[in-house]
Parts: sequence; C-alpha cells; structure tokens
Amino acid sequence: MDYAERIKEFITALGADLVGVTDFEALKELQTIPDNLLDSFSRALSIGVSLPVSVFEMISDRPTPLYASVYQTANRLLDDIALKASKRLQQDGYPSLPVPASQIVDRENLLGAISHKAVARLAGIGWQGKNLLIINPRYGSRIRLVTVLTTAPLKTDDPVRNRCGGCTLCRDSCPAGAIKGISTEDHYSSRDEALHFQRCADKLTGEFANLPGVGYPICGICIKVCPYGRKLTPAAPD
Ligand code: B12
Repeated sequence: MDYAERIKEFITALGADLVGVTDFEALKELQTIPDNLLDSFSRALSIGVSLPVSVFEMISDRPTPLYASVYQTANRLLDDIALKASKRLQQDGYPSLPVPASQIVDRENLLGAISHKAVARLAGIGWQGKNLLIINPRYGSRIRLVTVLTTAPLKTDDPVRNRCGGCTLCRDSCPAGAIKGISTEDHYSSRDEALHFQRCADKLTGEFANLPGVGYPICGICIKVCPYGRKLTPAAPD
C-alpha cells in the first residue's frame, strides 16, 4: 500500500466517506485568503462526509432545525478529521494545515479561505453541478467538505466528468429562483455564471438564518432534489 493509500485509510477510519488528492498545478489560479495560503504546500486533500438522505427528505420549502443540527455536527466532524489528518501528516514529516469546513473569512463578499468545492472537484470527489455544489455519483450533493493542505508528495486523483445532463430539478425547485440551470464541463468562471448569486445569499442570510431553531445561512432544497444518491439500494442480506 503506498503512502497516499495509507493516509486515505487513516482518514476514512476517522469517519470520512470520501478522500481525494490534487496538486497545486491544478489549483494555481484559485484565489485564497490570505493570497499566499498555498505557498508552503504542494498538495491538497479533499475530505467529504455524507449526510443522511432522511434529513433532506424532511425539508419542504425551508431548512429545518434538524438539518441545522446535522449541519453543525458534520462541520465539527470534518474539522476534527482535518485536524487529526494534519497532525498525522506532520508526525510523518510533512507540514500540513487544516482549512476549516465552514469559516467565512470575508463576511462582506461571503468568502472562505479557500474554495473546498474547487479542491474537491480537482481531487475527483465529484463534479460541479448546476446548483454550483459538488455532486458525488454515490451521495449527490449530500456531502460536506473540508481541505487539508500538505507538503506530502501524495499521488493525485483525476476529476470526474459532469453527469447532470438535461436535469433541471435543482433549478426548478430553488426557493430563491437563483439557479440558472447552466452546465459546465469543468467549473464556472464566477458564482454568477451558475446562480443569481445575490438571490441565494439574500434568501439564506436574510431569511432562513433567522428561522427559529435554524440560526445558520442554510437551505438544503437543491441538495434534497438531486437524484444522485436520493434512492438508497439496500445491502444484500448475508
Ligand atoms: C460563504 C459560503 C456560503 C455563502 C456563499 C455561497 C458561495 N457559493 O460562495 C452562502 C451563505 C450563500 C452559502 C450557501 C450555501 N452553501 Co456554502 N459555503 C460558503 C463557504 C464558507 C465559502 C464559499 C466561498 O468561498 N466561495 C467562493 C466562490 C468563488 O467559490 P465557490 O462557491 O466554491 O465557487 C467557485 C469555485 O468552486 C470555482 N471552481 C471550481 N473548481 C475550480 C478550479 C479552479 C482551478 C478554479 C480557479 C476555480 C474553480 O468555480 C466556482 C465559481 O467561481 C464554503 C466553505 C468553503 N471554504 O469552501 C461553504 C460551502 C460552499 N457551502 C456549502 C453548502 C452545502 C451551502 C448551501 C447548500 C447551504 C446549506 N448548507 O444548505 C448553500 C448553497 C449555495 C449554492 N448553491 O452555491 C458546502 C458545499 C458542499 C458541496 N457539496 O458542494 C460548502 C463547501 C461547505 C462545506 N464545508 O461543505 N454558502
């Protein structure tokens, strides 16, 4: 087993469902905060945790307190996994940095330190769907993501092709009418290419975050309707 496989096994044992690796050649045009975030590293690990389908099936036209709770727990799990993975890589001789799952570092422009979706797409976790989210063939968009930057010379993974096809379920169900329904083979040049971004941001930050028991700018509807991973296949009996 090579080093990348051992690290992936370690991360999976911590509770991750998906792990992929990309190098910085692919990421060099990505904006980060601060600008030099990537300077000391050479690879990024993208780590995904899947969320229960049932949590989304209980959402009709707005996020529920139950989803808000699962959202927080998943963020804590991801941050915990990323910290432990960084410590393990460091113990093996490779300086590494966990980037928080859901920290907004520029509140005015709604930006994190690095786009976890860009890292995930390049690391083969999924494609960038019409809802601007990363869609994994097995779980759909029901995944949350975190990134670990590292100097470890890990073997990289290949991106997967976009499989949205002619589907427009996310566009048709968006409560803010924000999704334009445009597809991309690799990634959008800006958020506005895929979304009427302000409509989405206003709905989540101005309305949904103020719902009783919710308290976060979340929604979940474009995640719920994605057909990938929505119908589970029961495991065969022993
Ligand atoms: C701020 C924020 C928000 C803001 C702004 C959203 C936004 N799209 O930027 C608000 C509050 C509105 C929001 C809403 C939501 N969010 Co949010 N959000 C974030 C946060 C913290 C930062 C996002 C950011 O910096 N965006 C900057 C823009 C430029 O980047 P981007 O959104 O990824 O889109 C660009 C890149 O992906 C780029 N790209 C892709 N590949 C490549 C490759 C290269 C080389 C380059 C140059 C670019 C590139 O193409 C896109 C257009 O430029 C991230 C966590 C993180 N650090 O990534 C979570 C995150 C994006 N949110 C997430 C989710 C799930 C949501 C919601 C569904 C809410 C919910 N939980 O129910 C909605 C969905 C909105 C939508 N359809 O996009 C998840 C996405 C998971 C997934 N499966 O994709 C993330 C990753 C959190 C997590 N830890 O999992 N969010």
